[in-house]
Amino acid sequence: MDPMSEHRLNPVPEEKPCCNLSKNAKNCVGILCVVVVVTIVAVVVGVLKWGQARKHKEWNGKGTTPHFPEIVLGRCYTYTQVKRPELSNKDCQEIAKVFQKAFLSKDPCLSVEQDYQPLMELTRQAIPCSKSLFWSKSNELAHQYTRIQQEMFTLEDSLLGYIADGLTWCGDAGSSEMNYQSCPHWRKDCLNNTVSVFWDTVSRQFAENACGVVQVVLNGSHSNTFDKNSTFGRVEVHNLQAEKVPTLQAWVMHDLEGAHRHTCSSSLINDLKVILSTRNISFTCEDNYRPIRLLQCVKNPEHSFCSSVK
Ligand code: 2NF
Repeated sequence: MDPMSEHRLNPVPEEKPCCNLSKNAKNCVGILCVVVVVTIVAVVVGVLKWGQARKHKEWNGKGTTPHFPEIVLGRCYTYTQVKRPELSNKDCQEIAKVFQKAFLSKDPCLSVEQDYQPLMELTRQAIPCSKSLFWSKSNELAHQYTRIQQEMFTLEDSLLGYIADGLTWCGDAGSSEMNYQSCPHWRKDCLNNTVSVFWDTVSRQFAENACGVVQVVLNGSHSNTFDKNSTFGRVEVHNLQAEKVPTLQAWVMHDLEGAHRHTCSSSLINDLKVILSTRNISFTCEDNYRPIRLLQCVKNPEHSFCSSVK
């Protein structure tokens, strides 16, 4: 018998539905399947996200500045290519990489000066003698001054200070990523945190490298015009080198609208003078140094102190 006739004799039965579910019931099964799949996906994503958020320790300070790597790289190029092209041979890619290596995969409360040594080597920069300007409690005013007097340098006007100013960063011993959620607060968590150790390290080096007559802008309207626990009082003053730095000149500035808490003749300023004399560095002090007072007056020209600025 030819196979075709056999086929005709025993026709293949038409495919039957596997079970006798109504159309509505089948729709229900379909919807249930979708719900189950969506729930599983949601749970997996949730667990992964929770794991990510949990993998870093929680601290009391702000987390790493968003886009930290991009900001570091961008600031490095801005400084070396635009602001100070004499430093255009610096390798910004390497600087950004070495900066991150200083703190990634490490406990952010066990930071040490050596962590930042490779970064300091890469960003080495000579500041001309008699052009270093220190500040304490006078961040804004000191930088308004160096913006005009461009040959003067605060730490934040140097390459490494410029790159890091105002940023926060930290990693975690248990992860190779940055902690964007929180970082240790220097008062509430630990002193040896990534950011404080960085500023202590670069401030020490900035003071050690200073030469010639150096200046400091102090805030006479602040209760702690000279603060022994500030970076200036704790680190910088003690690391000026008497062989290179004959004199520190202090300018004690009063806010136009603020109190006159301390002047050059206050005992706090005398404390500074005493520390310097034991280190064989001479000290001079001037209240309301005129070039900086003039800057204050640009902002507030109608103030009575400003009509009499000589
Ligand atoms: O963020 C900076 N640019 C910075 C931070 C610390 C130190 C710069 N510095 C360098 C500058 F070059 C100045 O010469 O030290 C000098 C100013 O520091 P200062 O402590 O003498 O002055 P303050 O007005 O008391 O403090 C400046 C800023 O630093 C913070 C403080 O909250 C303020 O925002 N700061 C002070 N000590 C610490 C610390 N141990 C600190 N932040 C973290 N850890």
